[in-house]
Amino acid sequence: MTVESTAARSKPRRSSGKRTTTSGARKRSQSAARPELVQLLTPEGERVEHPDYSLDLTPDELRGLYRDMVLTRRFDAEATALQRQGELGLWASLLGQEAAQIGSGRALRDDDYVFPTYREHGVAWCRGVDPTNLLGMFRGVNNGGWDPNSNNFHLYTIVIGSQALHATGYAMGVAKDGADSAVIAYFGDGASSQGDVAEAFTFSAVYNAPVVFFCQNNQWAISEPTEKQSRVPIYQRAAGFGFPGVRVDGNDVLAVLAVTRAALERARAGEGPTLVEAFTYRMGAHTTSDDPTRYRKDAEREEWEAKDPILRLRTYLEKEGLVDAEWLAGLDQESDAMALRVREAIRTMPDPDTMAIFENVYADGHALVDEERAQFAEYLASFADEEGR
Ligand SMILES: Cc1ncc(C[n+]2csc(CCOP(=O)(O)OP(=O)(O)O)c2C)c(N)n1
Ligand SMILES: [Mg+2]
Repeated sequence: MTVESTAARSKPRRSSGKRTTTSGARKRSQSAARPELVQLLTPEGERVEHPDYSLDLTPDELRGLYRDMVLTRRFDAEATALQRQGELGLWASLLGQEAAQIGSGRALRDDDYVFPTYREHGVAWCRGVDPTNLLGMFRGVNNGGWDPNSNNFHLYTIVIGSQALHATGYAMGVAKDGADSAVIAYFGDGASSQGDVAEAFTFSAVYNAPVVFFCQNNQWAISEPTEKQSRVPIYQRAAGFGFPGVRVDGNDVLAVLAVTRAALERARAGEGPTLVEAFTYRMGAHTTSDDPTRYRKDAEREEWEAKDPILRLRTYLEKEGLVDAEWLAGLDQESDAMALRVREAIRTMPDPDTMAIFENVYADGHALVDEERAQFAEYLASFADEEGR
């Protein structure tokens, strides 16, 4: 069963001032190609079947997905609070996108490789990256915070869309090595308009690279709505490049898991790339520097809060008798303990050596970096002179 109406926006976000031929054509093309949304768990917590995607999880696995989402949300809330307290320079919240990230993250095998954006805290969690390591870059004390090869989870990427190319190149390498692992590239609806993403689509298709493009369509690219990114639903773009695209309910962790698994299996089987569009919603601000009340209505957020990814799984688990008050209380305790650990970790995070910024720019050094290092050292030394006077 495909259920479009429950998650897709049914009316345009804002009315346009004047009518043009272009907007008329756009309306027609969008309604002619009404997107289908894969869903296995409705916002009301009802388990539904889909002809192309099945999923059979044990009670432990279901509880595990719930635990992942709850802990990720708690970590994210803690990081937002730490930014407000001046402990972080910036934070990019994943609020609302937990199912998209945990569902896809749990579909991965250990030997698969992940290329994230800056918002993939839930995927990082699934990869076993210690949450406290995610904070360093946002505190400004390091340029990343973890070894990408320890967990096959690349560093966060701020340059929008560039990681789609990195993932494609990496996947082409995996294929040349004859390995059967897959690669996944995360990016947003806004990133889907970037040239890098189009190039990645072209290369991956032509070289049949084992890569999954996982687009979290959270409806906004800072203050730009998705209507400004594409005249067709994002997943349909894949067809023009010659590979399949599928839209999944990004707030349904079960559907995301099933769809991502299938896409990864396709990649492993040598069938090339897939574009997965996880239709979700950024419930918070773009980052802590953003004020979404300036460009979107409360009603829109409220509409999506009713589709909360965590609440719907909880409703299902409770209805099926898979969790009880004791288990939920244990999870609350675990959340509190994690929040405490995160707060302690940030307050004891060492400041870097001022000159360390020049390290590791190039593996073998570079004349320009040497020059800049010398200039900066001289600049710092000028303060010492002033103090000495
Ligand atoms: C190449 C590039 N252009 C612009 C920016 C500034 N920028 C940062 S986030 C962002 C919006 C990205 O939106 P989307 O891809 O939908 O991801 P989301 O933030 O919604 O997860 C932009 C334009 C950037 N970081 N890199
Ligand atoms: Mg977005």
